[in-house]
Amino acid sequence: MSDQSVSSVSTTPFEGQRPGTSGLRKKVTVFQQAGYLENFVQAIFDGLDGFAGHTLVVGGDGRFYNREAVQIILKMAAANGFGRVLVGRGGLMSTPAVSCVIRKHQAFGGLILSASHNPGGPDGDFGVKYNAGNGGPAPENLTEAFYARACEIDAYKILECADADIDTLGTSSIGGMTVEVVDPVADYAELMQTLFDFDAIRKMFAGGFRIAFDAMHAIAGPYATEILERRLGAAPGSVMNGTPLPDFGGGHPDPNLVHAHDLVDIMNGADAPDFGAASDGDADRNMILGRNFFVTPSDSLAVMAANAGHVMGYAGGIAGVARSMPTSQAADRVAAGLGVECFETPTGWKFFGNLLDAGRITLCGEESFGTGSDHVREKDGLWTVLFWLNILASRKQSVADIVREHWGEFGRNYYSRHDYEAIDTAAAEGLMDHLRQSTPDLKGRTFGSYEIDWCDDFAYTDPTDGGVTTGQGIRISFTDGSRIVYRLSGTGTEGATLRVYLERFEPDPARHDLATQETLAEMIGIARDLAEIETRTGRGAPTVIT
Ligand code: VG1
Ligand code: CO
Repeated sequence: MSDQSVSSVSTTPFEGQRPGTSGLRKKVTVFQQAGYLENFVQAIFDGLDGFAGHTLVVGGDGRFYNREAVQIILKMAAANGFGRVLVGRGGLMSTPAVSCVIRKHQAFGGLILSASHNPGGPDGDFGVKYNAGNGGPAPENLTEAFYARACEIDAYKILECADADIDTLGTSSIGGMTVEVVDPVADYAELMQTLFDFDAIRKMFAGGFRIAFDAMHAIAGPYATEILERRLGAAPGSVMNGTPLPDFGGGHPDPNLVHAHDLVDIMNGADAPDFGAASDGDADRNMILGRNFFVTPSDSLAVMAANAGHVMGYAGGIAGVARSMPTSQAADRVAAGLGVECFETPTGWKFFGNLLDAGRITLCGEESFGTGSDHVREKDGLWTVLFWLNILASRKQSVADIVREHWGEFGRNYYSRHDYEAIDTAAAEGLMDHLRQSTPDLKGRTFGSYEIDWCDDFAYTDPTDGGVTTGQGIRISFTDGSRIVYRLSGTGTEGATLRVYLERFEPDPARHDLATQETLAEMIGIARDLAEIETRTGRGAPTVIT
């Protein structure tokens, strides 16, 4: 120990983007620059109050630079006075598991190393996010403090010592700080067992029910293998691509119809299993599929809310539901039917956290393949899969039948998102400005069969603390309840990404089996024209349609 000393390293000021909806994301090569990660981590520590002697949780999704980053963080946590770090074995832990571990062990907070669904590898992306003591993403006052501090920082504190052993379960110490290497899956699996009827699901698998779960070579693999195959008895091999790889096997770990195409082929093929699911880089997202059937994330939230009574841990009823603004309004109808509150929040999980902490909601979700509940303070991919499995074990119907019955009762919200990725940043901002200026005049105007009811730039007042968040995206609402929403992504690392969200409500069950893009075709044309997408961005078509 005697050769361990704290050095305060001078460094150039941090040059980085303002951390977005989900922490700071940059190319790996940016994070590898001398002092870059260190500056950002020091800015986080400087922005926090009163952690001396307390516990920090650290883990990542296993992407390239994960291990190096964990070692740097351990040495910096020791130099800055944390009492203990709980680190997942191998430096691994999924985002929902970090949230679970923070809460269970009453840690001060946690650092998650991930760029979520963005590709990894030496030329891919890396990211850092800080979660607070409630297990949820840092609230805005903290992210602003981190950013402000990062811009002026000129030194960081780090312990000069050998790397810690992060591959053996157990306790060691660096400096005066305890390093406890924990099984990244154990606490999370235990929590799942309290929420879902494992006996009923086990019985369903024993009866021949089949699942295909695509972990996309990312961090969900170890969790899904332990829970689905070992504890619930799904056939060995049910988990595909279950070993986390630093480059996710060269793929894009984003669970949607475009990137999870292997799974989609299996589910649309002959002899498809009963249920298919995938999750993203850090395992907080999910995609739900039935046999030859895609459940949109917006519908998934609505179906989950309507069927919570079938699920062990939620059978007592739900307090309320929240959805992000661009998510379809399908969940609103369910909330109204149940007589519970429904909230529309800005994109990103941090806004749900306050509502969950206040007990105002139990379930929440986003159109971007994310659903979650009050069990942690992050969206949770495998939890969503187990929620669905519990519904299926109870209702003993197919995914498609359950969703079709749901539409029959509540109506169907046809829904799609069109992304224009890596467009010129100035053009993207110009397009949003144009919409901000032109849409107020559109009220009452008719376009083909659609009449505009109202337009706004979404602003949110947090009902728990009164905080106001403005400029969250343009909403165009039509008189029949259909909507077009435009916003710019906060998680991209190249240029800007324009997201156009399209939603059309269809109450008539005779019209519930139409093709989505065709059904939305007229709105898609209106959306392109109103925003002058082609002339402003040079793009005649979106990069990704989900
Ligand atoms: C995207 C999604 C948003 C999600 C965020 C983080 O943000 O649209 O719904 O909360 O990613 O998800 P944006 O700003 O690019 O639209 V994750 O799984 O990347 O932590
Ligand atoms: Co994610």
